[in-house]
Amino acid sequence: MAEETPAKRDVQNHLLFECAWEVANKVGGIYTVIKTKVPVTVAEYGDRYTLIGPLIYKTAPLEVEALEPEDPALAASLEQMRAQGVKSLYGRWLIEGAPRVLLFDTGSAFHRLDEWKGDLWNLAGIPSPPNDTETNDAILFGYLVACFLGEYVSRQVDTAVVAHFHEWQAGVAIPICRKRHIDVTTVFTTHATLLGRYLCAGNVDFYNNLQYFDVDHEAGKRGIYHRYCVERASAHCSDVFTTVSHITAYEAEYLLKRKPDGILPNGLNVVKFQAMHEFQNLHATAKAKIHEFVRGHFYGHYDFDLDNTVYMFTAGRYEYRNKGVDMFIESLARLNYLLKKSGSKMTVVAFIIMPAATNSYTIEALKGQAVMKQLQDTVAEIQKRVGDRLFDHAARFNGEGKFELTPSDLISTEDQVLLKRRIFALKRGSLPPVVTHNMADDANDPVLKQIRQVKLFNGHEDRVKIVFHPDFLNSNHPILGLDYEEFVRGCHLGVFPSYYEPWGYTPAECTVMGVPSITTNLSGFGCFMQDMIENPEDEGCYIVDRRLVSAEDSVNQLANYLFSFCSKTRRQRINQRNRVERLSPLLDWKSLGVEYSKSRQLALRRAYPDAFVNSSGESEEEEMDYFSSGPERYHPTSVPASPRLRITGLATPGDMGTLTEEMQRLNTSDYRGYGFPKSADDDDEGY
Ligand code: U2F
Ligand code: UDP
Ligand code: G6P
Repeated sequence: MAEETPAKRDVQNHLLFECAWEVANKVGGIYTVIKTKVPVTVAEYGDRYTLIGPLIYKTAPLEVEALEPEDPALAASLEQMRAQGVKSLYGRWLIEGAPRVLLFDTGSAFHRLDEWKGDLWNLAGIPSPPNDTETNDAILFGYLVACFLGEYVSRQVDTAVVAHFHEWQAGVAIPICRKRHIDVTTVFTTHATLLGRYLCAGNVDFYNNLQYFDVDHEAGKRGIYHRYCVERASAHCSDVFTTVSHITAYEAEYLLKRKPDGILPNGLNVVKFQAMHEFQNLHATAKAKIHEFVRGHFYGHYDFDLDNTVYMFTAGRYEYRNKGVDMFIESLARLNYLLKKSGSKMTVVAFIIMPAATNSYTIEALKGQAVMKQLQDTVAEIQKRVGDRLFDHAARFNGEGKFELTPSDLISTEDQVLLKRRIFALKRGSLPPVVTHNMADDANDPVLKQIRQVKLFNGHEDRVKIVFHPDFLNSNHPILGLDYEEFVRGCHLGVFPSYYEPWGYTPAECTVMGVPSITTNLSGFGCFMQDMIENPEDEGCYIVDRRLVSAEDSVNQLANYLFSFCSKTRRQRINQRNRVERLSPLLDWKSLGVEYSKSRQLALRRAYPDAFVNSSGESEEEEMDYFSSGPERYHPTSVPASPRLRITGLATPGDMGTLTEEMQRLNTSDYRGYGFPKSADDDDEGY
């Protein structure tokens, strides 16, 4: 872009605006990306960094402390927009790193919606139907951001500006900036593709047919053509186009028709404990809370040994097929068979945590917790009285004769009756329920339907029990009253056999908490770990092949992973948790943040090539040379080296700026050598 005053702006000390619909506004995964990344971005930019988001009046006052802008260009730009009726809030976002944030009230520009819709059509050929509120918001937001950037760079003419946009909801500003020749350089990051998500959720063989989809037709059929146009225009009009994983890059190339310039893997803000045993202790205390729930939930059928019980779980948005819940349930059924056949003493309790439409908790689930609580209270009272009597007896002893005590001296008849009442309350005519809530549509719920089909009904003989909790967790809930993080810590294994997963924060979160997990080579995270570690399995990071083998084989592989996990001793589980936790530096923004820096450098380079001329007046040939710090590599500090990391020319797969060129050179779409099944026989139907 950069057509007005390209070479004049200071590129070295450029400013950064990062723009997303989820800035100070929690909707989904992008909020996690932005919020956790703030500390490293603030460390790099300080006050040269400002986030831009929508002004949501319900949450903004809780998230943001208002400030007067110090930058005169910023103040004047906002004043100019205010004069036209645009409301905004500038301040500090009250999260770790306390970044500057600018929020625009899209409602205050509503009267211009039709004008802007017309403009978008004329400028970029993007249509917009009347009743899609989400698209209307995206248009209003996009125009406000573009107006702001235009105002700002017309006043602040000394410094280069990078504007980084996430997802299509923030993307509208990109084609406008380009058409209006606004002197900023843009990066667009997509965290999935709209079409990919829709197509995968249906019953299509997505990866084998990526090349062949008639994208306009498919988007039109699903009523998302206009959104798709925004996404595609954002990808094409940005100076640098990126996504979160190689697999999504492959998808974007075919569905959005532009090869991404590089990959920006998602990181986390890793908090290291002083000593290893601290997170192990957290596991033990959180597990005790899960035990408490299990005792209540399985009352009357609590005939298994909690010391020999393994807790597994899957969690996330309720995308039955995309998140691989279908594959999880089928594998649990096979695991049940394997455990029974081998005469294993282990029991598995498998949790499915996915919000669905419900009408509150079932009576049965509430009752389970209540009867167990009563029993616990009664035992505590009796225990106290037993203690008092024991003390009294002992105190009376005068040293003569023998000190004798019978059970009836300790437990009174009343106490025995009371205890019996509580124990009788544990009798139950039915099996422990599979689901904790009343489902709005029990008969057609895909999870319940499949559980019925594989007959995992929490029977006495079943070694695998299932608890479906169709809501996110919260420590205030009367059932499974733990926060999600605590719950994850208390479990032994996270299982995420996704079919469509651009990244997948859930297994990444498991890793930094030291909980082993299973993912697939169709998830961004799984591929990332496969790329980075030589033997991910040895490190407690299992990856199921859903690419090159049949669905049947994938299910068997998963079932075998689950079975061998159940065969581990406690010592081995503890050891594996330690190994998993040691992988967390790989996922820390402190190492992954550099990929974002590279994308910005590439954008600057493309917009201001003259600023990248070396001292002898020659343009720097190699784009990667500019990224002087190079990719971070994770070096294990101890010997023997464990985990063993792959040394592929570039350790972090965000080989920014080389991806596109390399692909063109090799004339291939095979991202980092990942083959995709070519034959249509390997179809994935049913899973
Ligand atoms: C992609 O994820 P998305 O952002 O498209 O998925 P969302 O549904 O928007 O994200 C789920 C988030 O919503 C939160 C939850 C997650 O952070 O904590 N949430 C909640 O807290 N409570 C609720 O009741 C409902 C939701 C992509 F598909 C993923 O693979 C990537 O990891 C992600 C980030 O790049 O982007
Ligand atoms: N999560 C949560 N509460 C729960 C279950 C899950 O907050 O009870 C969060 C979890 O911490 C993770 C997110 O949901 O951050 C799921 O993100 P992921 O990237 O796995 O998938 P997405 O939903 O973004 O596609
Ligand atoms: C942690 C605790 C140990 C406990 C163990 C249980 O490591 O520090 O005290 O024995 O967890 O492990 P498990 O895999 O059986 O839940």
